[in-house]
Amino acid sequence: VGYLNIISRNYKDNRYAVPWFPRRIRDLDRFANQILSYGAELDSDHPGFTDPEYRARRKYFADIAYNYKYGQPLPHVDYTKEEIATWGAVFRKLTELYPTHACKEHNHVFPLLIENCGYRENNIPQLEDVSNFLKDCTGFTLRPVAGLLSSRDFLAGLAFRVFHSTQYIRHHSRPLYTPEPDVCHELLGHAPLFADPAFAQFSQEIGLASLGAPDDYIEKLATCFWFTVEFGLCRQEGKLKAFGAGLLSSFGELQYCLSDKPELREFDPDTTGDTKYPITEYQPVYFVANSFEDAKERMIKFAQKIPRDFGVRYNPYTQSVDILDSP
Ligand code: TIH
Ligand code: FE2
Repeated sequence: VGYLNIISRNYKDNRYAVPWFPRRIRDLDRFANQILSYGAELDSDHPGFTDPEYRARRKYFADIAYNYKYGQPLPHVDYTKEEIATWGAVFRKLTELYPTHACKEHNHVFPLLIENCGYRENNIPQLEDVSNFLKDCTGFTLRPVAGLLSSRDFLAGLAFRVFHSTQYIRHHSRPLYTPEPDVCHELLGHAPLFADPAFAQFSQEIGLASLGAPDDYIEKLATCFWFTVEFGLCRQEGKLKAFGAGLLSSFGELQYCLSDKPELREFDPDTTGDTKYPITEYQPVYFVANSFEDAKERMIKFAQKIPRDFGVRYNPYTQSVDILDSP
């Protein structure tokens, strides 16, 4: 059976089938209606569950993302006074910690975002402005997302240097830690790092490795993503610093992660990829990377072990994935 004869959404029924994956950047439009849970549906323990105003806002944000198509400008949002106040509280507290707690790449880019993208205590930046800035730096762009994507779909976006981003903001009653991604997490945590060339490459490698990979490897790659892009630490000039977006967007966890409480291990995809983690509390374990370059090399080596009958290469001219015969 030719390796790409059967590319199927129903790959689980056929052991020769390769799971469907996007080949062109426009194919990412197909994920919009495949979300695991709609961003407007809040659990009963969500701090906004009994707040009708907040729920209406969440529905508004989910709907504009649901209808987004590749190539359109990102939806411009007028945030309310209360939303801007929440952002302001998060922004003020975090910017106090960045000089001592964030990695040097984050501290390098942050002033550029203030200068070019409207990062201020009294203004929530627009995704469109941030996306255009990232495009100039590394070719990364943002896409709004209406809810939770599967790991397979989320990682596939990274192969195209596309990052799926929320646009709503956390509930004002819990500004310093939330288990959900929100616009503070995306813009303060993720965006600065996607402007760094080595970090952008590292992220894209995870994405390329995921295309057509079997489910168990998607799980390992998503776990590597979690312990690097979301919660990674690195050593710089002998000091531990945070580069994970989940740390850089949480005043509580950013202090905790550099305290003596959590356990630290060396980042290595073979072991890191099999580590279990909680998603609604501070991480008990963090992984430390030597550098983004080193993390990238390790990811590329790991990707070679993924059972897949073909190679992939991103073609930036056409923004598509070329399929290569296996050597
Ligand atoms: N815990 C982060 C914060 O409070 O900003 C948000 C997330 C990190 C990882 C996934 S969601
Ligand atoms: Fe995130």
